[in-house]
Amino acid sequence: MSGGLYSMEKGNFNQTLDLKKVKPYGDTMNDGKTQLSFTLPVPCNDEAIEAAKQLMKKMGFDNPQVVFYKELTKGFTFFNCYGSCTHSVDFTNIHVPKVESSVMTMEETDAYIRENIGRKVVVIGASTGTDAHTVGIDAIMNMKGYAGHYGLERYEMIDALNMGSQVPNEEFIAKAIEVKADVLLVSQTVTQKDVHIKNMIELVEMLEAENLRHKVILVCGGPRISHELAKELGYDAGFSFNSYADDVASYFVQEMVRRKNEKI
Ligand code: B12
Repeated sequence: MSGGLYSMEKGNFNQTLDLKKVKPYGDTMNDGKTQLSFTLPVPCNDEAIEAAKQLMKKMGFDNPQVVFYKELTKGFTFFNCYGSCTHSVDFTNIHVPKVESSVMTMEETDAYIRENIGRKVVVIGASTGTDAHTVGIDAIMNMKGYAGHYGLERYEMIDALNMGSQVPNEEFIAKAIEVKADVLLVSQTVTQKDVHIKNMIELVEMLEAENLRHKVILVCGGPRISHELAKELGYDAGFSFNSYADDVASYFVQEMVRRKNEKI
């Protein structure tokens, strides 16, 4: 993305985009218009509305407006608000760590495995610890797939085992040993009080204790997981929303081949 400055003044509207000073867009460039919603633990009255506006000012919004408010329950008020954001960010200076692999289709991945690995790749996945959310890991693994992307169970050259949810780390590791898994996929959705961090670290420590960590490709995913966080916690890669079987399969097969070539 280039950091250009495009000046296109038209009538009274400001259409100047400066990627070094990006702010929200509502009606016209740089108007900063933002919608936000929040709940205050106060009774639903005029003072509550004023409190919401004052808070928005403190958050850096000019011209704060409450456009909707409602008592949620006694002593709690929910707000929908608009305001103009006074802050901006330098978009040209943003660098997000990402999984480095070229995304292949299911057919291309199968062909890549045949050609470069020469046997089926064994993958196990689960929502681990106390996490009961199955939809994310199913999206990646299920035969039927998700949003038009077939899951790993559909791949001819992948043996995929989805263990479901609330799988204790011990059970997950025992299964990985039993099936000689090449790749371990961990899904974590609940992040309240950082429970996912604790659970994810525990898995890494247990794998290390079993002398297994370096033998497998360890991948995690979930709506609040980033590649950066995954690396920090000792995982090889992390995926978040809008990721599909194609993305993760492309990553781990290419990584397997990279590691194989490294050994040669
Ligand atoms: C359905 C749901 C439930 C269902 C789950 C049923 C089931 N069988 O899965 C039930 C009712 C059981 C449930 C329970 C709870 N839930 Co719930 N739930 C949801 C909900 C509505 C949808 C989640 C979902 O299915 N998303 C769709 C999937 C496809 O998206 P995804 O998981 O992000 O997966 C994608 C990516 O993240 C990625 N991905 C995910 N995993 C993996 C793994 C790998 C390896 C890879 C590569 C990629 C990957 O790929 C997927 C496809 O792109 C969300 C709110 C929401 N709208 O998101 C809340 C939500 C996740 N739940 C939440 C909470 C708090 C809970 C409970 C704690 C509530 C309670 N107090 O009891 C319990 C926890 C139970 C437990 N022990 O885990 C919160 C989590 C907040 C947080 N930050 O922690 C949310 C965000 C709701 C909210 N706004 O408060 N929940």
